[in-house]
Order: sequence, then structure tokens, then C-alpha cells
Amino acid sequence: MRVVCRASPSLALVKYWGKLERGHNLPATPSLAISLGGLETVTVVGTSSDGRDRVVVDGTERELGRYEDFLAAARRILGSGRGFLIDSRNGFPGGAGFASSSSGFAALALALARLVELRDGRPAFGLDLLSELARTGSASAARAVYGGFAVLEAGAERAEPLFPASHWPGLRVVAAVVARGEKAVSSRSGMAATRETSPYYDDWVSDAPALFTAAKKALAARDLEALGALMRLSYSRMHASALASDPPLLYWLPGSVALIRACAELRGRGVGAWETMDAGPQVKVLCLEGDLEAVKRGLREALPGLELLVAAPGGEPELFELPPGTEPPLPRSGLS
Ligand code: 2P0
Repeated sequence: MRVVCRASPSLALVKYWGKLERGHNLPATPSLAISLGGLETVTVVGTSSDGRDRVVVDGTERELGRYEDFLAAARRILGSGRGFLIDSRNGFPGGAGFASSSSGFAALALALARLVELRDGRPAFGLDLLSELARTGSASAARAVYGGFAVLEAGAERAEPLFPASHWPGLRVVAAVVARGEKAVSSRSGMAATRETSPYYDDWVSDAPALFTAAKKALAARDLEALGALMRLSYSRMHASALASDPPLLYWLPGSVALIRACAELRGRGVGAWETMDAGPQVKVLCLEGDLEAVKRGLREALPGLELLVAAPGGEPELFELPPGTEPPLPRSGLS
């Protein structure tokens, strides 16, 4: 028996950056996120014949070290033993700052739970419990189990859904591939370095809740200008705290700066283009559907030949059993 889950990554509009010292993978700052519908991770899980866990991501077998905490939590929460075969594919660049760990661990948590339900005849696990399981893999994955718009409060074990995708169907996210290839410093070690060495870390953490509260209000009112301004403060302050680490942590490339400036230029011409960045050089731009072409044009004028992925608010992850002898679906890339 094999179960498939297709899930979209969770892009933070207000950022999680830093973990509490207590507990495991508990965020120090509250985050507010949108599901990037159109970008996808497709994860297939089954049972291995030798009782050992195996994880394959984008065709390459991975060390189990990165998955140990998650698999231990899966055994505890799902009450099922060892021996999962996991095969996960990203339609978009993985480990490159497009939040593949959010869609990856969300898809994995949901697919494992469904496998255990079907195989062991267990009653259905609640999404809140599966959000907690996903968080043990990556905190941002706690948000990705819901789709739509979701929040993860500071110190929370589980994320919560805020609005479904239908809250704002005309919203678009243009994700620019500034550089391909895996990032040099993972989010995990980058946020640990920021907490341990940046003199601005405490200020970043104490400032974040006000941005979060204001951004939730702007999102509720579908006020892109207000939300966009708050998003810019959130990513800028996150990166400022990281940049002040010892040694300095700079995720930006010249192309990132060119696109940040292109967004400012677009706004100057009355096109609502509101950028954000995560732990990598990529720039993601929120806009309304009616401005999409102007935004794409403006970004490509700044960086000719730029690869762009376009997303709209994504729905809940999909889960289904894979009939014997059939191939799983290919993940969507969002390429535009
Ligand atoms: C976020 N990021 O809120 C923030 C913004 C990157 C910048 O969550 O250590 O892979 O596995 O919990 O979730 C990326 O970090 O980190 C992330 P872990 P994760 O989306």
C-alpha cells in the first residue's frame, strides 16, 4: 500500500526566525503565511520490506540524521513502528529558499498518518496533531498542512488555519529564481547563529509580535498596501538581525538587490509589487492578478532571462492512495 500527498510550500509574510531555548523546534517569533498554490511537493510513502526507514528526495537517498527527530515524533504521535519508504519530489528548486522543507514535511506528516490509518485501521488523526508532527521536521511545515493562510504563534506546538485560499483569490506571488542550487547556510543553522551571536536578535524577537498583529488585520481587510509594507518590515528586520551575526550572515546576491529596487520602481509607477525574502537569495513578490504581467515585466527588465514561478493562494494538501503499478503524479512547478 502506498499513499501520496501533494502539498504546497508555506511562504511567510511575517517571518519565523529563531527558536526558543526550551522544547524542540518551537518558534521564537509568530509567523503569518500564504500557501503557494501552483508550486508543489509530491510525497509517496509505503512500508519497507526490511523494517528500515528510507528517505529519497528528488531522486537522491538522504542521510536519516535530518529526519531522526521527525521519525521519532511520527512513531510517538502515530503509534506506528519503523520501516517507512519515503519518496519525495519537488516541482520547484529544493533547499534553495523556496520553502521546500515546509511542503516536504507537511506532505510527509499527512501521508504517513494516512498510511497508518489505512494500514493499521486507526481512526483519523486530526490536522492539529499533524501540524505538530510536521513542526518537528520544520517549523514552517506546521503551517503548510492547512493550505490557505495560516499562523504559527511564538512558542506554539501547532499552527492554526486563519483563512482558506478563497479569502483572497486575486492575490498572486511571483517567486524569482535569483540563483539555483542549495543555499550555503541552512535556515536552521542561520537562525541558531543569529540567536547566539547577533546583538539585534532580542530586538528582532520583541518587535515581531506587533508586525504580526498588524499584518493579520491587513490580511483580514485584503489591504495589499498595508500588508505589503508590513511584509517589507518583517523580512528586512529578519535579515538585519542575521546580517549582524558573527560572522555576518548575508543571504542576498546582487540579483536580489536588483529585484528589491525593481519592486520600489514598480510601486513608484503605481504597480503594487511588494517583495519578501527568506533564507536565500530568492525574491518573492506579492501583487494582485491585474498587476501580474506588469510585475513580471518589471522584474525581467531588471534581470533579463529571469526564471519566474507564479503562485496563487493554495488549497489544502491532497491525499490519496496510489493504486498498485501506477506512477505518482509529477509535482507542479509554477513556472511561468
Ligand atoms: C518562515 N523561514 O517563516 C521562515 C522565514 C525562512 C525565513 O521557516 O529549522 O525550514 O526546519 O524549523 O522552517 C525556514 O526554516 O526551519 C523558515 P526549521 P525552516 O518561513
